[in-house]
Amino acid sequence: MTEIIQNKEELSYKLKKRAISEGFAVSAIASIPGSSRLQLRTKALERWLAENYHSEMKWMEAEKRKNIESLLKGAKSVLTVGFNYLSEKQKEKTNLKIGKFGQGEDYHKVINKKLKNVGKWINNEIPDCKWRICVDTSPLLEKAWAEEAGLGWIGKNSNIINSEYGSWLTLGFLILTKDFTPDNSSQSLCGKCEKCIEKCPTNAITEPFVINSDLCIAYHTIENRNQTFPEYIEKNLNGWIAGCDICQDVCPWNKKVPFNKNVEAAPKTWIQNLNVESLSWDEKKWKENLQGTTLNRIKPWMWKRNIKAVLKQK
Ligand code: B12
Ligand code: SF4
Ligand code: SF4
Repeated sequence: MTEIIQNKEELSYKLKKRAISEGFAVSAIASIPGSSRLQLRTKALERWLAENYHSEMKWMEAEKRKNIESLLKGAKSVLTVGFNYLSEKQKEKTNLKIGKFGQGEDYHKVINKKLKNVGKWINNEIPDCKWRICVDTSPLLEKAWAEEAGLGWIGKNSNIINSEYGSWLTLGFLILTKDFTPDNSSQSLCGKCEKCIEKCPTNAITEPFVINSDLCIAYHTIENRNQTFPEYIEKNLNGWIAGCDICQDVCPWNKKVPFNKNVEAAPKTWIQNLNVESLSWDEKKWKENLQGTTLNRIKPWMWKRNIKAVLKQK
């Protein structure tokens, strides 16, 4: 019995180490179904949907999002990882701003590849362990699971914050059918700070931890498929054409984060040099540039809409 437990702890430790050796900044494990906090977070999701804070993102309503076990039969644990996307080469653009998460290699692909290697490693250790990778697009309440595993706490700007890497992390999940030793969940370290709420130009953080997407610049520049923006968004864009980092840039936990020196995080050259001339690019040129980045979610016509909207304010 003791030997089994020791093995489990040792293997859990090795699993997290293996994830770090793949290039993740942080890794942590949660047990499924998790603590009662998951129920609270699921209720928060239901309230968020009832308020229509998901706007046109109807895919957020998928019932599966409320139940991690529906994503993999027999799921017992989840390895959660954070990829540090902060690069020293990310220049602050003064007129055409792009969210840091989108400037390097497509994080979905980067995380997926690394987690696949971790999955293969597990099968060397436990051949009958089944696994499933989730990065952003699966119906999983990712931040609630990252918090449960102890990867970081949910900040008032609603992002996961790690005490060393701040919120400059994209998240990945490896759901497993074997029981691993869980880590302690995270506790909030926001304290009395409310900087993100105060500085959001559109008051999209309607209450601490809760984002109304309809008021959020990140939502409108990435997800809004209409030809024009509502006026309250357009006049507050202040240069943002793809995502928005304001509520993270102001966060004290994001001030001393180490850079990821790996090429995966390095911004694409065309992003660094983006200027108004891009308005004359044809579809082919946009597609060539967008290939391999997560920003290909923003279609060429949307880039033009976003850039024109920013220029209108000048
Ligand atoms: C939909 C979505 C969006 C929407 C809605 C944002 C939102 N906050 O929900 C839009 C398009 C606006 C968006 C924007 C961005 N996104 Co986004 N998005 C998602 C997605 C697909 C779902 C998020 C979700 O479930 N929302 C529903 C609400 C209900 O859930 P929630 O935000 O987790 O809310 C929790 C809190 O409110 C909390 N809560 C409620 N009450 C209370 C009370 C207390 C006391 C506490 C502690 C907590 C708490 O419980 C809720 C449930 O967990 C996830 C990927 C995924 N599959 O999870 C990525 C994800 C959240 N996005 C991500 C990123 C990087 C961004 C941007 C930073 C990109 C950018 N630079 O523009 C911005 C950030 C904007 C912001 N301030 O949130 C990352 C965040 C990484 C991190 N460190 O947290 C994720 C995890 C993708 C990934 N795999 O890396 N996103
Ligand atoms: S991403 Fe920008 S608009 Fe959205 S909540 Fe944060 S500061 Fe506000
Ligand atoms: S700015 Fe302050 S309140 Fe907002 S997430 Fe960071 S520490 Fe929390």
